Amino acid sequence: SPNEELRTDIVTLTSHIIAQQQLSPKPATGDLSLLLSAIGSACKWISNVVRKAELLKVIGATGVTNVQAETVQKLDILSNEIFINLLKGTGRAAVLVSEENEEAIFIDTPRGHYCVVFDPLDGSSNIDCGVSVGTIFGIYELRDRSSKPSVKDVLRPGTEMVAAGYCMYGSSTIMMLTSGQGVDGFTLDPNTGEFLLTHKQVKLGKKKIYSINEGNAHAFDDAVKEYLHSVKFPPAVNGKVPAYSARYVGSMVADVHRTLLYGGIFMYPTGKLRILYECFPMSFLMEQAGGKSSTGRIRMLDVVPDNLHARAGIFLGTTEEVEKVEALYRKMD
Ligand code: AHM
Ligand code: MG
Repeated sequence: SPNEELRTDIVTLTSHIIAQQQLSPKPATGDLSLLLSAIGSACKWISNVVRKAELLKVIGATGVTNVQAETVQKLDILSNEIFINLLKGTGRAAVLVSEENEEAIFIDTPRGHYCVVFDPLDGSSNIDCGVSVGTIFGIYELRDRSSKPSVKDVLRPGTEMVAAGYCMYGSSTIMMLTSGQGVDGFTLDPNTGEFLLTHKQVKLGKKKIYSINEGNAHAFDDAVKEYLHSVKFPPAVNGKVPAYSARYVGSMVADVHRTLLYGGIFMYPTGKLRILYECFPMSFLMEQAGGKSSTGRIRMLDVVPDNLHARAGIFLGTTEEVEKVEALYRKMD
């Protein structure tokens, strides 16, 4: 019957979050669910502005030709405001750390027991040519509810994050999320405006792909140079050379998303990426999908950032590939 094509067993982001909180060993207060669903809403708004960006430059928000393209607010600033406002609105966040703000934002609210760290629009330098961009976020619980929140509540190892994820504004808008019970993915349905569960319990793919900005090779450690050589010139097996494929978008969310789904390794060894809101959330997801993430020397999630915007070199992907890099670092040290 025609009705068979219309499925009704839909799982939305909100229903999934609530179900997961009920499974969690800690008694659920609903606070984390509220935060995650506010993040879902923020990402829908950002998706909407990202998709309109090119048109807005020409026709303006009012539909009238906009001759002064400069009057269109920069997308990363706009995304930041959307994120901050929706998180504030939950009354559950006490500390916010954004890539766009030098200082942490403290919110004085009686039920604010969480800290959210985020990059509202990562890869925004790519936006003018239509390449995928994304939002990255991580959540900590305050260490101690009775004392005043401080930056110490976020200058903690990534192992203490309670949830993390990203939303990619690509050919479709996709949110990948973990709260320590695996990784699930949701695709924004433009017709209903809902994020629907489309990637249940994602496990890392097995393709042989390496992803790095090789233009920086002059600054790579010998361990990285040797690893790159090994993936490009592997010994022939039965007369066939099992060379890897190279893929690099230059947008962390897109490069990590591909690594999650297809496999391989993503590397940014020279310490451009920020620990708190870029490296940690992606590392949490990678581990939850069965992979690894490392600085080359130690597990990324064990790092303790010494300031809000501290950076680190990062290698993430399948256990096999990340361990090859770590072995080369051990050999070098
Ligand atoms: P941004 O936060 O200024 O957007 O920079 C972060 C981006 C990442 O998305 C990406 O992995 C990296 O910078 C790419 O850097 P490069 O252009 O040097 O390869
Ligand atoms: Mg960024």
